[in-house]
Amino acid sequence: MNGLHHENGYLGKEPWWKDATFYQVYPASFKDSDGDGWGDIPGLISKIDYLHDLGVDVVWLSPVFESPQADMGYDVSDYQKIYAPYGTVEDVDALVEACHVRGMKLILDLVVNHTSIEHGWFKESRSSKTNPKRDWYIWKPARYNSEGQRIPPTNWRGYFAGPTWTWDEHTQEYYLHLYASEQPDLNWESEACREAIYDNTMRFWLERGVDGFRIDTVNKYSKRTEYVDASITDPSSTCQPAPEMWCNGPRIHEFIHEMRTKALEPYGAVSVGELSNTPHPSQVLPYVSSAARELDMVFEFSMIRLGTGGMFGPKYTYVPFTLPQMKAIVAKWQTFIEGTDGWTTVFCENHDNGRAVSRFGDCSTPELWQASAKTLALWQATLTGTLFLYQGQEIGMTNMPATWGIDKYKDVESLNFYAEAVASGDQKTIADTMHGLRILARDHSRIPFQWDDSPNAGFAEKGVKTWMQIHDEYRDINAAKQLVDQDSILNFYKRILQLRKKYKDLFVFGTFRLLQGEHKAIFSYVKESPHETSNSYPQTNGHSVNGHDGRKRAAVVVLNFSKDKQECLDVRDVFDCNDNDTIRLLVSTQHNEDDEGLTLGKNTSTPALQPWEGRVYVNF
Ligand code: TEU
Repeated sequence: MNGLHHENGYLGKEPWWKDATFYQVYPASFKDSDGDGWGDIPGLISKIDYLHDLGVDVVWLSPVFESPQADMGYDVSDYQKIYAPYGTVEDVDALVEACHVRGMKLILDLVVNHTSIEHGWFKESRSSKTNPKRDWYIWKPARYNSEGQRIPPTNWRGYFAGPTWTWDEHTQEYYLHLYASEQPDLNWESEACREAIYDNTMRFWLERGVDGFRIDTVNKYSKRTEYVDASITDPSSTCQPAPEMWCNGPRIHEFIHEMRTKALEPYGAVSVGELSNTPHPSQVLPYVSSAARELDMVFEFSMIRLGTGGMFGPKYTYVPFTLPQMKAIVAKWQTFIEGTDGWTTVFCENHDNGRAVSRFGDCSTPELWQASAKTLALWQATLTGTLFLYQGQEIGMTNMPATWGIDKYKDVESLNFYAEAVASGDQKTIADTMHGLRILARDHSRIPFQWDDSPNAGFAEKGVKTWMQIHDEYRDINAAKQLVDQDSILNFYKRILQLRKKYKDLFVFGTFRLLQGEHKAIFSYVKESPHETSNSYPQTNGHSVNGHDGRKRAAVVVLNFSKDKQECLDVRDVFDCNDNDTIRLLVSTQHNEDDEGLTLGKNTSTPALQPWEGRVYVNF
């Protein structure tokens, strides 16, 4: 068991999902079991033991519902059917069972800001202005400019480039879509629509035993109702970024509270919502305050957006960043819950971003790749909040090769931004966009999982044409190779996920204090238990718990985010040790388990950090 079965909670009252390790599966690219080059649910079931052995508690499955796949299933045409290449509703039942028998849980991706244009609700809504479901979507009349040409109701730019409005010839009105024109926004102002969402999507799957949801674009259900132009921040375009018009709108907290009380709480469902364009802790807290009864957790995106040129037009114009900038963001989102009843999440990858080791680590040599992937792992595993991993992160999967051209990119967002650059006719814009895509594109995390060194990397049978190309390096980077290598990234993940659980008061629940904020190469911080020292840690490995006169248990985490050897700060000094206090090395990215437990005795200086080495020292 992986620690889910402590209903009383670690502190006697903490909910199970706080110290659970979540793992996101992108189903099209996880495991193909039927030879169509597209992953499926039976394929995922065949790998559940792999996830269980890794230390995963909860599988988050990205959308598998019926969909024309305009946006890889984030355009649902029937919430109660499964897209045939993924399998059937019964396969989901079998997946729930496969998780539950292992003490694991399953959450699905809930996409209810919008549907597909192929959804029956939208077909009805667009059938006539008087259809009872007309107001389940957001329809507005055209405007006309001074030349008498028809223009959209507002000047808003959507996420995937272009306007947020599409003209409907049949009923002579525009409908709103924040994403692709195939993804019309539902109108949460309609109570009948909200009730249909709760019943048709959430209750349906919770009744079948699913344990909760990752909730897509959760802060966009309430739009400002004036529907006016956004101010012009990009004079070169007719469309302007306008998140203030449709994000965190006036009724958002009412809607989310209602959704929770009517559809989630009755089932004890866990919820983690995606909270974009919300960079201030004071805005985030109301969503995650337990007293407010809205969401259990959210994903805040400041860290994962590092390097992007903004959310809209210049997103793929890469902007380099420094380690101090990154540390400040992490510190902000680690500490914002301290002294509150809110909670936070920890993640550095998902299906909407480039691979962490390519963006934040160093892939210039195999040694640096391995060292940096482990240090990123140690960083994530020692942060406070609920930890989310993304498929392939645990084996250090990297971005698609830089030699691959735009023809290998499949994502609607990548292709639209690239087309927009081409339409500009400016060679520099095209080159800059391609450069940005090579680092940041959503495609990088979506290529097939590298299971082994057989043709198609064990993702699909030999000879099958896979929906995205297999990475050129699959023979070097794959799960099978790492399973049998004691020093692999995968085995390091297994080890530290266990340590994270064992010392959860430090790593999951601890307070966070950044050290050396301005240091350009070292990321160091103190994690401190919220409790006074007690003898509650088991005495293991011959290391006794040493009382330290009522001092709180603490860990000092030192991570070298560079390819150069770095002097380490004096760890004994950080702990404010007495002469006879023992400081112990709990883990280093460069040691096997057997080497752990080295102590830093009195008058011992802390050894320098090797390139991309990470270590954790503890005072017990
Ligand atoms: O993404 C929501 C979103 O707004 C962004 O965070 C996302 O990263 C996107 O790249 C915007 O540029 C969610 C899903 O995670 C994403 O895959 C979907 O495309 C989107 O919703 C629409 O459903």
